[in-house]
Amino acid sequence: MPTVDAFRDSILRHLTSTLARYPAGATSHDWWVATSLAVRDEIHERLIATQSAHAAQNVRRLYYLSMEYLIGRLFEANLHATGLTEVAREALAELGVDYTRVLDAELDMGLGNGGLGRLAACFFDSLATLDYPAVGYGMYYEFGLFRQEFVDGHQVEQPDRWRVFGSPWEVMHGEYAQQIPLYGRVENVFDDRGHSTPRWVETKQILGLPHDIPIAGYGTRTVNLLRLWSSHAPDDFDLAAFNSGSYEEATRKKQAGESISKVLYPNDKTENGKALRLVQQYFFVACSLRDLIRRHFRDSRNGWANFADKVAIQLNDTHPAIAVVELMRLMLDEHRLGWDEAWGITTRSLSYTNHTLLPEALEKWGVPLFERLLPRHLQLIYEINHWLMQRCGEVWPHDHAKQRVCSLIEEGDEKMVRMANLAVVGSHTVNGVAALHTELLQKELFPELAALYPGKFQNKTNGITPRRWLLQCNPRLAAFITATLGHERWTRDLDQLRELEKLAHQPAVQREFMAIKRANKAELAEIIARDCDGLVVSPDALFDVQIKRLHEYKRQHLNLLHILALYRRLLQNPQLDIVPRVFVFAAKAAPGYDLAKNIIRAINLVAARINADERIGGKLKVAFLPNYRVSLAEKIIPAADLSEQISTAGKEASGTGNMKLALNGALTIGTLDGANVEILEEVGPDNIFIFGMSVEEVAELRARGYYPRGVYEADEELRAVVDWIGSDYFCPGEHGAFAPLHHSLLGGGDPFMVLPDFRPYSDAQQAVDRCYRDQAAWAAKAILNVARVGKFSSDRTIREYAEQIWRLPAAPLA
Ligand code: HBZ
Repeated sequence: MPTVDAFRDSILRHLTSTLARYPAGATSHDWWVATSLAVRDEIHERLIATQSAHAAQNVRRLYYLSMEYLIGRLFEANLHATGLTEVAREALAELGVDYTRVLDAELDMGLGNGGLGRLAACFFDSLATLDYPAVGYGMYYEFGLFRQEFVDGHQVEQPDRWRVFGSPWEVMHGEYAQQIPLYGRVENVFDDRGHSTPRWVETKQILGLPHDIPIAGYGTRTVNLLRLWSSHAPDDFDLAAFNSGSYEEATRKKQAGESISKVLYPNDKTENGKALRLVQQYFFVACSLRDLIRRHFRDSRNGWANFADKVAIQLNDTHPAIAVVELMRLMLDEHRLGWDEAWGITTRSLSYTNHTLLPEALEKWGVPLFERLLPRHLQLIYEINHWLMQRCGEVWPHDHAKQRVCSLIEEGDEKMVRMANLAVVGSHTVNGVAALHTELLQKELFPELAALYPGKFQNKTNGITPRRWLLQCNPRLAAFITATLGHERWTRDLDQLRELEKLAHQPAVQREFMAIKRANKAELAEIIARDCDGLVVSPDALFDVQIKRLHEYKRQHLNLLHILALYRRLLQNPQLDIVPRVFVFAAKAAPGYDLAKNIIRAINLVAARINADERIGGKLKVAFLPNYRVSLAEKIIPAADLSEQISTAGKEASGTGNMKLALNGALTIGTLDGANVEILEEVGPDNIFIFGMSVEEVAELRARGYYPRGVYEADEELRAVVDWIGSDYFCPGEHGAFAPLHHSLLGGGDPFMVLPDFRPYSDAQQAVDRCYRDQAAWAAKAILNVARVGKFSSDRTIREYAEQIWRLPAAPLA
C-alpha cells in the first residue's frame, strides 16, 4: 500500500505523463482522472493477481448476464475498497486540492434504469468482497439513462454523455473482440449420405469490443471484472465503398454498427417490439457466451464435459434470456454436440431471476421479428417448444389449456415468443427477489410451470451493499457506529449492528443519533437550495422521502393527495398544530410514459404553490430534486426521517430503496408489499408504519368490482383533494393540465387503487406526526431500524445465491 508521499507522486505523475497538465492549470476533472489512475494502479495489481490465481486454479466461476449495471461513481468506492481513503485525502490536501470537489467531478456510470441495475452493482460489490470468482457481462452504452431537467414543471430529457471524455476505470482489450452474426437465413446442407444439417448463412456481422471495469472487494485483495461490450461495424470503414467515392455509404455502415450500444433504453418496465432492443440483447449475450466459452476452454482441458461444473450463468431478468438458445446453437451448430447433451449442459449452467409480476413488463417478441433477425434461433425455439409441449401432454393428457399457457409461443393475431417461459424452461433454478414476490410468482404468474418443474423455484430476498449505502454515503453515522461498537466488523458482517439494540434507549445515544441526522439534513438542505431554485427548507422539519422511478404502481400520486390534504387542512386552520415537514421527491419517468410525466408536473406545480404560500408559515415544503441518480441518492438517504414505500400490495417485487433508507435510520411508512413485509418482520411492528390493503384484500376488492367513485363520494376530504387536482388551481390559465392524472383516479378506474388506500395512509401519516413529536421515542425506533436490518446486506443475498443456486465456492487469494 503506498504512503502519502508515494501516492502524491503517483497523482502528479499521472497528471503530467497521462494528462499532459501542469498542477497549476489542472481542473477538478484533471485531478479526478489523475487520482483515479493512481488508485487504479493498486487495483490493477490486485486484478492481475486475482485473475491469474483463478485461472491457475481453474475455479468455478459465476458469469452474470445483465443489460444494466447502475454503478454510480467509482472513485470513493475504490478508495474505500483499497484502504486508500485517508492516503488520498492527505495527498490531495498536500497538493492544495479540495477532496470533495474531486469526488464531485465524477459523472455517474448510469448504465441502468433503477432497482434491477443497482441490484447488479450491489451484487458485484458483495461478490468481490466475499471472494467469489465472477465476471459481469453487459453493455458499454455510450449514453446511460437520460439526464432529467425540469422546465415549467415538465420533465425534459437530455442525453447522458457520461464517457465523452473517456473513463479512467476502463481498459479495452481488442484481443478479445467478437464477431456476431445477425439476419440472414437458414439453409439445409446435405452430406453425401443425404443427411441434412441446418446452416445459418448470408448473415451480417457486428463487431463487439470488450471494455473491462475492475470491481474491487472491500477488505480483501479480490478484484473481479465487469466486461461491457460496445458494438462496431466489422471494418471501421468499408474501404471498397470509400475508395469508389462512396464516403457516405462507408460512414453509414459504421454508424449502423455503433448504434447497437449507443443508448440504454429508458424504460424500467419492458420495451416490447423494438427491433433494436432485441438486437442489443442478442449482441451482448452472443459476445458474452463466446467470451466465457473461450475462457473455459483456456482454463480447462475437459472441454464441454465439465463446462457445467465450472460455469454458472445467471440471467438478470429475461433481457438475456436469448442465452438459452444461443448457447444451444453454439453447441449444436458450431461445436457439433448432440441435442440431449447440449440441452443438459444448458440447463445445468443457466439460472434466471425474475424481477416483476406486472403483465405488461413480461418480454415478448413477435415471431416475424425473430424470423428476420435470428432465423436459426427461432427454429431452435420451436424445437425446444415441441419437446416442452410433449412433456405437458404427458403430465396433463389432453389439457390444451395447460399447453397453451406453458408454450414458448403465444398464439394470437401476431404470434409472440415468450421470453419468461423460455428462461424458466432453460434454467435449473428460477428465483424471485422477496418472499412475497416468490410466492406470487409460483401461485399467480407461473402456476403451471411451477407444477411442471417442482423444486425449480426459490426465493432470494434482495440486499444492498453496506459499503456504499452506509459506510460511504453516511460517514457520520458510520463513524458513530464504529466508535460505539468499538470495531468496524459491521462493514463486512452487517448483523453486527444488532449490538446497537441495547443502546437504542440511552438518551445520550439518541441525542447523538438525532444530531447526526440533523447534520445530514442540513447538507441535503443546501443541495435542495442549489437544485430547486433556491428553495429554503429547515433541517428541523421531518424529512419525508419518496425516491424511486416514477410509476403508477409506486403511487407517488397517493403521496401527492396526502400533501394536498395537509395543505388544505392548514389553509382552513393556519393554527393547526402539525410537525413541519419537507417532502422530498426524486424520480425519472420513462420518456414515453405520459401519465408518469403528468404526475411529475403535478407534484412540481403543487410544490411551487405550497412553497410560496406564506399563509402556512413554512410548515410544508415540497422539494422535487431533478435528475435522480445513484450519487444523488447517496445524499438524500442519510438525511431521511421517513421512507415512503407505498406501492399497491402485490406490485413491487421487492424494492431496495426501502432497505437503504431503513439502514440509514429512516422509519418506513409502507404497504405490505415486496420486501416491506420482511422489513416489518425484522424491525417489529412498533418501529414501522404499515397501512393499506393486503394482497388478498386487493384481490377481493377487484373480484367484488372496484368503483373509485364510491370511495371518492364517501370521503369529503378525499373528494376535495381529487377535485382540486382536477381543477386549474395549480396551473392557472392552462385548463386541464392534470386531466390525465385526475382521469386515472376516477374515470380511468384507478387501476392501482389509490383512493381506497388514501384514508388508511392519511391515518398512518397522523401516527407518524404524533410519534415524531417525541424525539427520544422516534430516535429509539430509528436506531432499532439500523440495528435490525442486517438481513438486507447483499452479502447475505450473495451467499445464498452462491450456496443454493450457483454452488460456487469462494476463492480467496492465498
Ligand atoms: O427490480 C425492479 C423491481 O421493480 C424492484 O421491485 C426490485 O427491487 C428490483 C431489484 O430486484 N425492477 C426493475 O428495476 N426493472 C427494470 O429496471 C427494468 C429495466 C428494463 C426493462 C424492464 C425492467 O426492460
